[in-house]
Amino acid sequence: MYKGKKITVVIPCLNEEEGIQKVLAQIPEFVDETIVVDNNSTDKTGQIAAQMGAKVIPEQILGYGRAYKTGLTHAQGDIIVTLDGDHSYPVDAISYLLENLLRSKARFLSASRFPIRYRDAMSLKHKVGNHLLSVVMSALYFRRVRDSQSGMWIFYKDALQHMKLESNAMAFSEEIKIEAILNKAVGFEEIPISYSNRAGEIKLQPWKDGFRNLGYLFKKRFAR
Ligand SMILES: Nc1nc2c(ncn2[C@@H]2O[C@H](COP(=O)(O)OP(=O)(O)OP(=O)(O)O)[C@@H](O)[C@H]2O)c(=O)[nH]1
Ligand SMILES: [Mg+2]
Repeated sequence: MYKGKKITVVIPCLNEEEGIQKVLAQIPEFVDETIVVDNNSTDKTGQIAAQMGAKVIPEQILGYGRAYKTGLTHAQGDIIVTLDGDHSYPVDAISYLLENLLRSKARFLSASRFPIRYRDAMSLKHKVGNHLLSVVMSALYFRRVRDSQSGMWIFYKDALQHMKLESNAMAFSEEIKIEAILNKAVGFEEIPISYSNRAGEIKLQPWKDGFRNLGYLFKKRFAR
């Protein structure tokens, strides 16, 4: 519990045995429930997460969005915090994000990796791709978004009732932000965090996922 609110952390994982240990070891005491969605990992992600006290939800169908959609249906907290299983997002920023959510008018906050604090935390290719996608999203939705691809968010669970979340893929990250922006009952704000190099192998396919996510922004904007 944090200031009377029940807190759930949701982490999608595909073969993150190295990162998930580091993430779970740092989860603060006040977190009531940690859900690891194991996306058919072939390594020890599931066993390690269960041993370390997480609730492991298996999801056979691959996909970052699919993992989140499954994980979110199991979350029981009043407030939900998300992050990757690769130890690239700052676990120790959870209380800072909570304090900001409790004081904010918005019911959905996205943690922005920009401005990048540690230069080697992200390759130039990823920086350029991330900026491009964020510029396009900002232009399409008339709203400045610094980090359209961030995977660390904090929101009240009841915000989910107002959002239509469909993507099974990496575009889920854009979709949840757009849904928060479009819904007056939710509201969206960004807050800077520090980001670091991931542990273990990257699952993102930069070119393929980058172009898909770019296409998704247009599809979502104009296919209404
Ligand atoms: N790509 C992908 N990631 C998944 C899937 N299921 C769960 N994940 C998890 O989603 C998170 C995001 O994937 P990453 O490879 O870290 O992608 P990224 O954060 O954009 O790239 P990095 O900045 O290099 O970490 C990780 O915790 C993955 O383990 C899946 O089917 N595909
Ligand atoms: Mg990552």
